[in-house]
Amino acid sequence: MKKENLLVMNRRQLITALASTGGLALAGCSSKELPPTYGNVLRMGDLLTYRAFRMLLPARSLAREYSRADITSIPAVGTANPADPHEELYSAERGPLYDRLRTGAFADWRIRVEGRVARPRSFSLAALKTLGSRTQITKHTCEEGWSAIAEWTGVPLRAVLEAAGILPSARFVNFFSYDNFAESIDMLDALHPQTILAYGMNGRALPVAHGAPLRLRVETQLGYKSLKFLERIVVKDEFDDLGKLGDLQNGWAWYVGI
Ligand SMILES: Nc1nc2c(c(=O)[nH]1)N[C@H]1C(S)=C(S)[C@@H](COP(=O)(O)O)O[C@H]1N2
Ligand SMILES: [Mo]
Repeated sequence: MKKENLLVMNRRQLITALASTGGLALAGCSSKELPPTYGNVLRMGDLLTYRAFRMLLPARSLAREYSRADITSIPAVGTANPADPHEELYSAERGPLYDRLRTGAFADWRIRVEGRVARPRSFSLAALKTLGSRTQITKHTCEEGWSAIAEWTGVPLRAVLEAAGILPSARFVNFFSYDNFAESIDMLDALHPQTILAYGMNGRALPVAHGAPLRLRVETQLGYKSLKFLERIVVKDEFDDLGKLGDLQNGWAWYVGI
């Protein structure tokens, strides 16, 4: 049987089993296995999905990687240019900043890494490129029902976080972008070897429509977790729903493992 089928079957069975015992199963969960404050903030469905995935998948299981021949065209979805005031998620504050940085070919662009790190600091693209690189050909799966395969090149998020010094209590990583969108992932996904900050796509610099100069790639979750146009990374001890910029207040699940 294909590994994927096995996974779907097991996951369904597990969710059914969890759902049928209802609150009992959840009450029985050791709170150590849940992200702190997670149960207070997220909906029950999210909690079941998160628990099911975390029980079934070893933290390090890799998303499938493809060959160059499998690369497809990939549409630009959501914001295609954060500097365009007509964009739905346009930020009046950060849009003009993005415009200036893009005009300068991103030479003055820096990404700040702060929060629960020993050495908060900013990285230029050149500095990120000295931290090591990874290239992976993966399938992007959008919640709207399409998928596409592309090659991504970037620096492992783990290397960036380690350069800033992750404090031992840190559990989540929040990402902010130049449009009105933010995302967060837990430390397991943050340290995953395929979670990268991508500056290259299909062998070229990342195009603006796909998130230039730097976007997140989270290969273990649906497409919207892969935030484009990164502006700032904040390491946190606690879950933060990111308010109006985040998934929950926009009606999306926070954990969308695939
Ligand atoms: N900053 C930002 N990141 C974003 C989005 C967006 O609108 N703004 N859209 C998300 C969604 S829903 C998808 S499917 C992917 C699309 O990536 P692509 O445009 O490179 O195909 O980006 C995700 N990251
Ligand atoms: Mo999407």
